[in-house]
Amino acid sequence: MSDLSAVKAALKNQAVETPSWAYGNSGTRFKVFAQAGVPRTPFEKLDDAATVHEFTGVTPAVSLHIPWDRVEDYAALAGYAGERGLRLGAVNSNTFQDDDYALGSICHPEASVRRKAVAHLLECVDILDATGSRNLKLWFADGTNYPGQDDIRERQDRLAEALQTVYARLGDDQRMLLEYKFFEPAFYATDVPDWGTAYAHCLKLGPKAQVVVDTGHHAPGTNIEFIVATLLREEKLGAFDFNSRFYADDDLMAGAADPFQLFRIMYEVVRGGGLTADVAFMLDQCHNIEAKIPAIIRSVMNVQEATAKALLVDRDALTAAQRSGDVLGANAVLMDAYNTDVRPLLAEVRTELGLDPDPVSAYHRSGRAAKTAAERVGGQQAGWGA
Ligand code: LRH
Ligand code: MN
Ligand code: MN
Repeated sequence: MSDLSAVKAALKNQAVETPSWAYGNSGTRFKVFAQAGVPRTPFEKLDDAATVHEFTGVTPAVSLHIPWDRVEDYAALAGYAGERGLRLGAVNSNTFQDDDYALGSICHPEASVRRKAVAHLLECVDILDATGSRNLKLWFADGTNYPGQDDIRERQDRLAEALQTVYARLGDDQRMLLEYKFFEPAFYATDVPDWGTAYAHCLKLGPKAQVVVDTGHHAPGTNIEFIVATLLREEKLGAFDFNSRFYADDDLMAGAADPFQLFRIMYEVVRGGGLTADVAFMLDQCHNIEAKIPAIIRSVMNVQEATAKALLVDRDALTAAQRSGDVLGANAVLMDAYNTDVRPLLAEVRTELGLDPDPVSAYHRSGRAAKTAAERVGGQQAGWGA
């Protein structure tokens, strides 16, 4: 896409969904660091998400995590989001923080534990009904630690059965997004370890089941953009969980560790029509040592920069070079786009949206951090490291 006005329009239309848990305190299993002014309730998390949306203009939706965001009245939470110019996004299930789940949740060898886990997933669909949200996002910590511990094939059967029960409960406009992760907490065989397994289950389930690509959930060296291209081709890419990693599932700011990888992923999104398809661009990250709101704003900007560069790729020149076998020429076309400084373009886009061209410094200048720190005492933990 070389027409600048079309590039700008695409950037204005791209929505990035922020995760409620990124606003709370988080850490590792060694320590959760408390920060001043952190939200104490799901409602206050929405207040912070509204702040991020106010400065970025492109983050209207917030993902929930149940039970971290459990409230009495989900319709009221959705109403509160609406009052702040937001909407509730994906509902993330949690079948990994209960003692019953030591040997798994929906893949557990005992039927009673599987029933409990499925009941939680069905409760999450009830929450979708109450909030009017569309996406049920499922990630399972299920797996085994030792060879022989459980039957790998039977666990797949249990997984398929549970997913089928939940799929059957989905409304016409709802969908199931299945997220894979290669290891952790299971160290030998994870039950949904890769896109192939997630894809196979989603294909059997039907059109309302799609795969989530969390950028931190692959072995080092994995070509994530290839996975993205393949899933888009098969119409099975439902969403991204963006974050970045140096080692494992580090959950650092999107685009911080490897901006070139994020660009390559976004190029395949653009190439495959993913910007206009129903792909949800979500963040899934934790801000353990850095201030949360500016870190989320920075992550959104990093996603936008990668997207802008992907949109600037001269597709005609690239195709011509590819078809004539011009290896270096084709690579140069891609690198030219990647090496373009798109910050002035994004500043213009923001100005045209009536926003400050520099969201991070505008946030700092607003004095919002000091104000909320004074108002809120005893912030909530994100859920990790509890
Ligand atoms: C698992 C995961 C999944 C969870 C989230 C908090 O590692 O990426 O998306 O729901 O972290
Ligand atoms: Mn994730
Ligand atoms: Mn993760």
